Amino acid sequence: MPIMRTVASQLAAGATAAVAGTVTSVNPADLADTVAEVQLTDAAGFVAATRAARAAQPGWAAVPAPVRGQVIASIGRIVEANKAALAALVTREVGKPFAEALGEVQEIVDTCDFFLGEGRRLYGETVPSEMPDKQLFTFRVPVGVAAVITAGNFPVAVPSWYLVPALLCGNAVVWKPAEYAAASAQAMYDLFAAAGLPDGVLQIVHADGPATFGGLEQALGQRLVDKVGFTGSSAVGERIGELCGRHLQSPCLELGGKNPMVITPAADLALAVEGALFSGFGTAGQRCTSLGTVIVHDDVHDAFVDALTGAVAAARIGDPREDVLYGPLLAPRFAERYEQYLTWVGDHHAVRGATGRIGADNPRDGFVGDPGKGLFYHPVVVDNVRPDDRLFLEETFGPIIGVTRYGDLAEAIELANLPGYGLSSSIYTTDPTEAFRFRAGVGAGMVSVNNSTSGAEAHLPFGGNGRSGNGSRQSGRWVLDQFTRWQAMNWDYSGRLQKAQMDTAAI
Ligand code: UN1
Repeated sequence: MPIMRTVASQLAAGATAAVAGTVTSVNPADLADTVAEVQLTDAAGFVAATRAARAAQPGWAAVPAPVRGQVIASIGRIVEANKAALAALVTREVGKPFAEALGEVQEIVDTCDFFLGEGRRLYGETVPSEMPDKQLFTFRVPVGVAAVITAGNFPVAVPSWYLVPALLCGNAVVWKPAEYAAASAQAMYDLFAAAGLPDGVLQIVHADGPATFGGLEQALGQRLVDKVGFTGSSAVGERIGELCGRHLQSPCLELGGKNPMVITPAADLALAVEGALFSGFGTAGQRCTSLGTVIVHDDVHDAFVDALTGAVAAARIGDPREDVLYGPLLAPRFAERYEQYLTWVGDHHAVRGATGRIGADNPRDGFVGDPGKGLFYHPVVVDNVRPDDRLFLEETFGPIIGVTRYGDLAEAIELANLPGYGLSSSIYTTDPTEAFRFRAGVGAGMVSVNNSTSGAEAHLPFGGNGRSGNGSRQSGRWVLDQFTRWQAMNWDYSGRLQKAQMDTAAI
């Protein structure tokens, strides 16, 4: 059942958009199944959306924050009522197992629940002045218009991490979702729109990379956009950061990861194997928080690797509508890149695959089932990966993990930080000293103890450092700093001109 949409229909009255081709999203588990054909806009269409958003924003900001919170609550209820349908579409369009897709939709509901309350809390402060008869205050004010550009591996939950707080804070939002997940994004947009947001306050724009960059550049230049939120690759994040920097803007960047998991001699090995299996292969390794390298102590290396390869061999991979560890890769473009990667791995490594070796000459040996039907790949574990290896240093975005040995904890921490990313991390140990030492030494924004590198909860700060981002944080109350700016106010009721620093009351 293809879904046809035009961009122009999403724009507020008066805005215009040219159609710049169409994009087709396919079911990655069944390439013959076309999920959506979506018309793309050009750079001018992107700019028109930001202009319409700017026109709508002051009216929305004038709505009291608790009332905006009620609209957010309605979004949550509407999404919850459509949970199974939206999750089924996510499964069909990006191949995420249905149970995970349900969890993803639940994350939108959780985010709405959290920000409903925040509408009654957007606190400022009363601050003492250094002078008598004078009072100082702080207020949170909306930034204005947010341009949000998101990936398709979490086609609805991660966008909601931007959309919900940005709207709650009184901003208008122009959202550019991943083209290969356009139907899921459109369905989510329709649910949000049904909650009664004023016209123009939330806009969805389907555009390809060049149109998005071109449109963003123009919109930033014309001061139509006040905040850019981007989730995607580190390479694109760098370009967005550069573009924003030229306009003195600091974007919210959530980028890639090469997330380490340290297994110490004090670990519960069975638990660690379960954690590595889910972290490395859940969502086919296509989460930004997916496990990249297991850094395992010499003393437990052999036992861990044997148990892990056994668990990998027993895992079910296949139709994401069923109870599987993971389904296909997200979309053909990701499969192409991953195949190139597998070819390289086949050339350079002895591979301990669950169900076969990756051949140097034929990367399609990596396939599960019929390569013409769906983008399914075997899980791969590569042992004894050296720290100067591509596999150790680069994000793979596929179902492959490396294993590297260490001797003492300081070395493990150094290895964990070596790739220069800093999103998520994990340590398996029953020794609290090791856990705290790891927490203090690792450069990641998120640390799990005896748990997966992935699976962040919706009300803790989410984000990374280094190549994983610019230190911005999403989720929970921390994200309010992305979508509001502090305004300071002083009020002098002394009846005379008091001069700061020069007129401080004598003690
Ligand atoms: C992402 O892959 O972009 O921590 C975000 C997790 C998810 C979010 C991942 N809740 O696995």
